[in-house]
Amino acid sequence: MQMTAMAEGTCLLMIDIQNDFCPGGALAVAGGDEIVAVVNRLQGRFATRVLTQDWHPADHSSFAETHEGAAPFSIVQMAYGEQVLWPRHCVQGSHGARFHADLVTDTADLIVRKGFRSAIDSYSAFFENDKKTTTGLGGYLREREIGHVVLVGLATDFCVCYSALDAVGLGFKVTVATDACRGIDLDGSLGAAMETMAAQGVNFATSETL
Ligand code: VGL
Ligand code: ZN
Repeated sequence: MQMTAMAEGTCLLMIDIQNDFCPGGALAVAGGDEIVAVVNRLQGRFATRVLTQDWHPADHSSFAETHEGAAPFSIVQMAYGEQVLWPRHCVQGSHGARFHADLVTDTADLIVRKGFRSAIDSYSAFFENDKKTTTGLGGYLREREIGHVVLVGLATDFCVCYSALDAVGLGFKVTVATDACRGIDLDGSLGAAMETMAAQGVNFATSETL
């Protein structure tokens, strides 16, 4: 296996590798736990490592349970546009919100928590779903002179994809390491996400070809 260090100015951005997105979790992504060893191996090649953590209040508006009679995975209209209603997941302080127990987290420079406002969801690590409210990550990376963001994590078609597209929009070079991601694939969302990312200039690699 190739283990060369990535260039200075490159950041490994690890999206939502949390219990609730792994088998047994509230919003389990098939094979979500399989990426942990791959991500841990990759971490050693990056000087800058950032984790994101989906971090919702118990009454979050993206939860089907918050909406009387609403089915999980149905779509509702929010002030900022369409929103999928998810099973309750990643509640602040819960076991489901914790990182996967085997994920190396001690060497991360920064943990970005997102989705902590009841009224608005945040798939992206950069902007909440209104596409305006910022998490601050773009400024953080820019001030640290990061020019290239390599994305891994869960889920490919939601938080990884939204983060990748926002990173492109902010002017970063963006690469998604596909073997270190897994998708939800809600009604073809995985294929659509891959197409959109490719069309917007996201690069794809594997942890071996990176
Ligand atoms: C995610 C749905 C809801 C994700 C987070 O991490 O992809 N998906 N919250
Ligand atoms: Zn969420």
